[in-house]
Amino acid sequence: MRIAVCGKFKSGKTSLLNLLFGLELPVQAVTATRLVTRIIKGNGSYMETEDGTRTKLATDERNQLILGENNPGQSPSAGIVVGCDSPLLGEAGEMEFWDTPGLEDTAELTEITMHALERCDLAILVFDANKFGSWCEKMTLENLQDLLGGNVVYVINRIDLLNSEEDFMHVKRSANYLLKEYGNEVVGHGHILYTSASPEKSDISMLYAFVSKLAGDGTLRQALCDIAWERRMENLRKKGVLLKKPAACPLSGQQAGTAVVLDDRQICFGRDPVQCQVLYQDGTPGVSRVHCTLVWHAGRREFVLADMNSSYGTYLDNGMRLIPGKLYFLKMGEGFYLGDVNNKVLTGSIRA
Ligand SMILES: Nc1nc2c(ncn2[C@@H]2O[C@H](COP(=O)(O)OP(=O)(O)OP(=O)(O)O)[C@@H](O)[C@H]2O)c(=O)[nH]1
Ligand SMILES: [Mg+2]
Repeated sequence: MRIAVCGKFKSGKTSLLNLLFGLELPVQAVTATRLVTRIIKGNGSYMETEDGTRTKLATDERNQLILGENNPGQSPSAGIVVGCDSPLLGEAGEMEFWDTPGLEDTAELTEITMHALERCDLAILVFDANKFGSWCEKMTLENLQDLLGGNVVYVINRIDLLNSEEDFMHVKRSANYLLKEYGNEVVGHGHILYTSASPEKSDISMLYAFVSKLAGDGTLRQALCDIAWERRMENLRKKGVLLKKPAACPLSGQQAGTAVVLDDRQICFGRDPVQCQVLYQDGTPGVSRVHCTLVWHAGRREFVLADMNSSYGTYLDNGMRLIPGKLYFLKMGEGFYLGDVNNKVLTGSIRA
């Protein structure tokens, strides 16, 4: 399960994650978080570069990258992975948290975050208690509700900066009023958690309790993932992409433009007519005889893509090159290409 922590610039996203997981990711009053940081079960910090390799990072290097100090022009598809041993991440591979750049800061950062949200199952949307209730936030609420089928919980942070109990009651009333429409049956409607991630006086007990519940309840996680998946399908369907059976659609080669249904079978892409179901003419630039394989993993509801040691490599949409033989999980609608961007393949599903 992928959980994105998102919200406006400087609402306290990274501070909350630091408190939750005992991390020391950089929080600075001025510089913006520029990259998505994935907190996963494990240890060490890594940079995930576009060629698919993970490079171990020293803490200083990691922090500079997160704040975009080292390389401001870095690609948005690059990301940081931070390993952590917290029980709040369940067993290895079960849950991960994505710390995202602030929404509505710059168009570039908002796009990085929205792209991340499309691939997540649940969002934790963080507000600043002192600026809460601006109606421009309404747009973010609507977008997230639509994108994740209501799999959103709300954190109202910086409650330590409210001056009085009266102010707190006022924020609570506004929040209940504004958020009651959002959410869904499983996560609750207007599920609001009040926090302070102040270095002096922190209180994240409500957030901690929510995340603990999630970590300990596989049935709840599955129900949320099902909702996110259904919604992802629906959104893709609205875009005219798909329905029903998982399929791959090569945009070049001999089956260009046709959807090849996967069912339970693994399909192979390449120039060898004996071994490959999706064929490319001999001499197609970038395509090997047996290039890559794709199979539908019904349990995970994801495609599994593997490069078969091809000469020119297999790439994800974001330009990341696959490590030969390693399995990569693609959500419905995520694509890849063989050796050259001209050999793009879309994934999706079609009516049986
Ligand atoms: N008083 C108070 N300060 C907070 C709280 N949460 C965060 N801060 C401070 O606000 C500043 C920004 O916090 P961050 O955690 O970096 O905020 P962010 O949402 O991750 O920021 P971006 O990722 O850059 O959008 C830091 O100086 C934090 O110490 C809070 O609840 N109360
Ligand atoms: Mg941050």
